[in-house]
Amino acid sequence: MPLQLGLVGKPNTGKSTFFSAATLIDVKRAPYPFTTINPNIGVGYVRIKCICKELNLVDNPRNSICVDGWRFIPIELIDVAGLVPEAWKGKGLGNRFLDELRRANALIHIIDAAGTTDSEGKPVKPGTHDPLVDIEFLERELDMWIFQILKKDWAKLVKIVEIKKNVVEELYNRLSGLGIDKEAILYSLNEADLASKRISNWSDNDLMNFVRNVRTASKPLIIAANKADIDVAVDNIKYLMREVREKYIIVPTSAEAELALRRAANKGLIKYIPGDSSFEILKDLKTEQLRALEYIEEKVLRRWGNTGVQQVLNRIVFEKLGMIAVYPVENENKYTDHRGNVLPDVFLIPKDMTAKELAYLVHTEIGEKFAFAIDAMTKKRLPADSVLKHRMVIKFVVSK
Ligand SMILES: Nc1nc2c(ncn2[C@@H]2O[C@H](COP(=O)(O)OP(=O)(O)OP(=O)(O)O)[C@@H](O)[C@H]2O)c(=O)[nH]1
Ligand SMILES: [Mg+2]
Repeated sequence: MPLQLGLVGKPNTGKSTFFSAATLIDVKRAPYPFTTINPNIGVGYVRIKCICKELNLVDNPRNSICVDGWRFIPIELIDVAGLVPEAWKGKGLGNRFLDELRRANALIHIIDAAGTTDSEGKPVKPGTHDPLVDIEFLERELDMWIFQILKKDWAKLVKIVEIKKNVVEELYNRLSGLGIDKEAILYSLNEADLASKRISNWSDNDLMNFVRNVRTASKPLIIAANKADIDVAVDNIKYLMREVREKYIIVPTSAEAELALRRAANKGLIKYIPGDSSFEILKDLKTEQLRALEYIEEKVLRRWGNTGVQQVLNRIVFEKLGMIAVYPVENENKYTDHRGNVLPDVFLIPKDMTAKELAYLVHTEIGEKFAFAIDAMTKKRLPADSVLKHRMVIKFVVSK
């Protein structure tokens, strides 16, 4: 299953605009709350420098895309309805859409850094709403969502644990549906100092402490400080960086600018590769198109260096989730698969994955018959337990 990233935040912050910009799927976007009700799911990409340039090869990507030596690797994005304070109690659209985030490996919290919307997403004068409040509220909502799931039949859970003495197993039974694994549960019990405390003695505080740990371990989060093109966002973002830099990765974004650039590039009006710091005009444009591009140039690219959309996706996948990208091939001399496609596939894998584990991921049979792997660049043999590196090209040799 591809990596899935959830776009979350209060209503009207630009989640659907971000989604559209990253996937080029047209979805409903509007300047009022609850525009999105049912989730949108689509394919976005992380961008890496493709190894084809260094190897001086013309590649034939199959599971990904290569543009001017930049490899775009697919990931899944899910854009859900906005969350309002007390959504976990059923406020706004309630917590139905929280359930839609079960499969998400990580979350992108889209905030309105220009403070143009109140806590419930209603438009207000730019700069009048404090975006710091939104950062805190969202995490509380997520925590309350998990807390509530556990609290629902807590007495029963306690009883079973007392009999079976299997706290991890019972917590896992209730949390696995949210994409939370045993490792995260074990880790969180330790972090919250609850590993040896009888569950019947846990206070609500203990439970909340456990929940917070489990949530941050299973749904790591990054902040997209959106609407960064609006002037008041500049001071706001400085302030946010000062207040919470230690705790979060904050990336200034203008989803609206990215969407405009990608659409213009798609129509052949400009040359723009997602994530670039500039674009080039290719055709005669209308005055209003030129004006829109000038705005983007001045308020986004010159101000922030880029629109931030690609940077958010990259940073969450490579920094927060600690993934790396590797290229499996069947011919280590030509860098091809058996059909002769050059560097056909790139896999996103956790950075501690071993050669044999990746072999299994490529094909169960290759994993089972794994003899050794070859690093195609150095032609060195890699034993089963060798840990792979970012942008490695790897060939698996199987025993007969
Ligand atoms: N200036 C500016 N406006 C933006 C940006 N991103 C989104 N917007 C505007 O913000 C409004 C809300 O955008 P949506 O993408 O519909 O927001 P949402 O978070 O999906 O909203 P809900 O589905 O209601 O939760 C729209 O009017 C967008 O044009 C941005 O980067 N800059
Ligand atoms: Mg929306």
